[in-house]
Amino acid sequence: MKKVFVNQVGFLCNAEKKAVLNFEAHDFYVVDENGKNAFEGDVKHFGTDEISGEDAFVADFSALTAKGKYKVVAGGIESATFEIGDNAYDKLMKDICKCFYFLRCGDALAREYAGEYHHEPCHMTKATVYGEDTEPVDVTGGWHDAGDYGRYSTAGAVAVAHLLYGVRFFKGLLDVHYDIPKESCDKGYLPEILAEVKVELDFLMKMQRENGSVWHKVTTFNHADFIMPEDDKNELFLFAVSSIATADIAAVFALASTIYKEYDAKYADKLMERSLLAYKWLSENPDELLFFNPEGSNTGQYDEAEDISNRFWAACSMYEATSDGKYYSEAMALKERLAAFDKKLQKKGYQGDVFTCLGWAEVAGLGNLSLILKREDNTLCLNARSSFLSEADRLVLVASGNGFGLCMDKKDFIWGSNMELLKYLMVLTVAYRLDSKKNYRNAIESGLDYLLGCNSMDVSYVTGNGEKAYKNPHLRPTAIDDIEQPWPGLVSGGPNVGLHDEKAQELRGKDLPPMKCYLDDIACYSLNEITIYWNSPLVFVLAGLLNK
Ligand code: G3I
Ligand code: 9MR
Ligand code: ZN
Repeated sequence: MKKVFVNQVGFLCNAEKKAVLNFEAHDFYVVDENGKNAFEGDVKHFGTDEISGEDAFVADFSALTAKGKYKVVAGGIESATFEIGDNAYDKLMKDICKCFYFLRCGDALAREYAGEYHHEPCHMTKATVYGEDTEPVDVTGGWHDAGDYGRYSTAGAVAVAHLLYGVRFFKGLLDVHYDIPKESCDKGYLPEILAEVKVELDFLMKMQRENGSVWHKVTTFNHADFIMPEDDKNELFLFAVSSIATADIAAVFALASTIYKEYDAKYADKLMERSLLAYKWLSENPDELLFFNPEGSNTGQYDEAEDISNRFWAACSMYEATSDGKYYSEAMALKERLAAFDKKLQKKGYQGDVFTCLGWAEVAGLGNLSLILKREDNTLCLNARSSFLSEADRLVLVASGNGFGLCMDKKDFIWGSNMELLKYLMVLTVAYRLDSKKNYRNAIESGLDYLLGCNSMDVSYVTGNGEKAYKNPHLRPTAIDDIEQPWPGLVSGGPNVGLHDEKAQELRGKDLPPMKCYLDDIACYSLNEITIYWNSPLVFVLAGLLNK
C-alpha cells in the first residue's frame, strides 16, 4: 500500500523535518489546516534498506518553520496530521511523565487524578521471603513494572536513573507540570518528577535487607491472569538477593542523594546511608551473585551475564556524589575488567560500546553519565566523554544507511527495540550536549520521528499521541477495564524479529523486514508491552531536545 510516513505529533519550528514515502513521486506538498499549500518540494529517492525493506523516497520540508497543523501530500496520498511549533511536544512530555503515576502500586489511583483509570489500592499484603522461614516483609509501594504487576529492583533503579540523570543534565524537567496528588509532592515543595521518583525510591528502600543487600524482585510466583491490580491477591514473594540489584541500588541512591539534598536534606542523608550500606555489602561480597527464577516461576527474570557493569555504575555514582578517591580507584579496576568482558561481546558480533550501555542489564553507560557530570579531566572522565562521542559518531553513520535516518541496525530489532532506539538517542543527546554537532541533533530528531510515526508500520508508538497511535498495549488494566483507549503516554516495546509470544508467531514465515515485525495486539507481550524503563529514556531525550 502507498503511504506517506511522518512524525504524527510534530516538529519544533527549527527542526529538520522529513516524511518518507514508500512509492515513487516527483514532488510533494505540505498542506495547512485550511487546505492551502504551505510548502512544496522535490522528493528524493533513497533506495531500499535492510531494516524496513521499503524503497524509500524522502520529502524534506525543514525550511517550513511556520507554526501550524499540516499534512504532507504526495502522488495524491496524504500523511497523518502533525503540528509544527515550539510547544509541539508539551502534551507528549506531560503524558510520558504521568505514565509513572498510573503505574503506582499500593496506593489507590484516585478519580481526581486518574479519571476513568482510577482503581483501589493493590498489592497491600506483606511479602514472603522465598525459601526462608522469616517474618513476611512490607514492601508496598513503587510502580508496577509493566503490563504485569511485578516490581523488580534493577528495572526500577534503571528507570529512576534515566529520570534523575535527566534532571541533572536538563533542569527544565523540573518545570514539567502535570496533575498528580499534591500530598506526594510534599504539598507542592517537590517538583512533580521528583515526587513521582520518590514513590519508587521509597519502595526500593524497602527492598534492601538490613545487611545492605537487595532482593532482586517482588512478584507473585507466576504472572497474574488478566485482572485489575487490586484483584491480584496471590501471595507475594521476595526472591533472592543479587549483587546486580544491590549494585544498581547503591548507584541510584547515591545519584538521588545529589538531587534530593536541595529539597530535603534528611531524605538525602538517608539515601546516602542506604547507598553506603549496599556498597559495603558489595565490598564484602566480591563474587557475583546473579539471579535466576526458581523452577516453575515465570515472572520477569531480568537475568544478566555479569555484575561488573553494575559495580562500575555504583563506584562511579559514589565517586560523583562523594569525590572520595577510593571509589575512583575501584571504578578504574572495574573498567579494566569490563573492557575484557566487552572484548568477548565484540567477538560475538556486538557492535556497540559497553561503556555507553544504558539498559536494564548493561549499565556501565549510566556510570559514565555520572563521570560526565563530574566534569573532571582525569582518565575516567575523559574516557566517559570520548566513549559517548565515538558511539554517537557510529550512530550517525548507521543513520545514514536507511531512508528513515534511523540510527538502528537490523540487530537492534529485539524485544523492546524502541528502548534500543531510545538508549541510542540518550547517547546522542549527551554527545550533543558535549559537542553541538548538527548531525547528532538530526539523528535524535529522526529517531523521535520514527517513534512517533515515521516508520513503515505508520504507527505512533506512544499511546494518545499521534493520529494513528497504537491502542492495544499488553497491559493488564487496559485488557479488562472496558475503556476504549489506554491511558496516554505509554511507549510500546515495538518491533521484535524474535516474535517471542504466541500471537506474534502468526507473523512467522511472512519474511517480514525487522521494522515490520510488529502487531498492535494486546496479546503480544514481546511486541507491544509497556514498561517503566521504556518510558524513562524518552523523558530524558525529550528533556534534552527541549533544553534551552
Ligand atoms: O543480549 C542479547 C543479544 O546478545 C542478542 O544479540 C539479542 C538477539 O536475540 O538478544 C539479546 O537478549 C535479549 C535480552 O532481552 C536483552 O536485551 C533477548 O533476546 C530478549 O528476549 C530479552 O527480552 C527481555 C524480556 O523481558 C525477556 O526476558 C526484555 O529485554 C525485557 O524488557 C523483558 O522484560 C519484561 C519482564 O521480564 C517482565 N515485565 C515486563 C517486561 C517487558 O516485557
Ligand atoms: O504478561 C506477561 C508479560 O508482562 C511478560 O513480559 C511476559 C514475559 O515474562 O509474560 C507475560 O505473561 C504471559 C506468561 O509468560 C505466559 N502465559 C501468558 C501470559 C500473558 O499473556
Ligand atoms: Zn500493585
